[in-house]
Amino acid sequence: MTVPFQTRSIPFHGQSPQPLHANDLGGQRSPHTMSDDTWSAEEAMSKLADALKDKGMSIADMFAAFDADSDGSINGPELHHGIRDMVGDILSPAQISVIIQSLDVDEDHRIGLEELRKALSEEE
Ligand SMILES: [Ca+2]
Ligand SMILES: [Ca+2]
Repeated sequence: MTVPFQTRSIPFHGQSPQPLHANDLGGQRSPHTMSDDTWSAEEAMSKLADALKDKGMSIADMFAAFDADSDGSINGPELHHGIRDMVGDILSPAQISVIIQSLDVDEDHRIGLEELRKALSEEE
């Protein structure tokens, strides 16, 4: 059966001025644009949560990846390297210590698995 009115010449409604990829990156722009002025621990954690989803890793996977010496906790240097590897951001020691302070429930100045889990789960 033939359709008299062929609709194939309908213009695209979704003519988006920018490619979808540009929109996808809206949340995490360029990796190196973080300045101390606009930086927040929450932002860093939400980037980590995004990276976790992107890579399909569990929080335990990420914890193990961060915990270079496998002592069951993430200290400052481990967090610094982990964030650099996961999201590409180079954070200053001051920024690292802000993150640790904001996650560190038991105040041992390190991030335990439960502390990381809690911090990242609250992103949802
Ligand atoms: Ca460690
Ligand atoms: Ca702790």
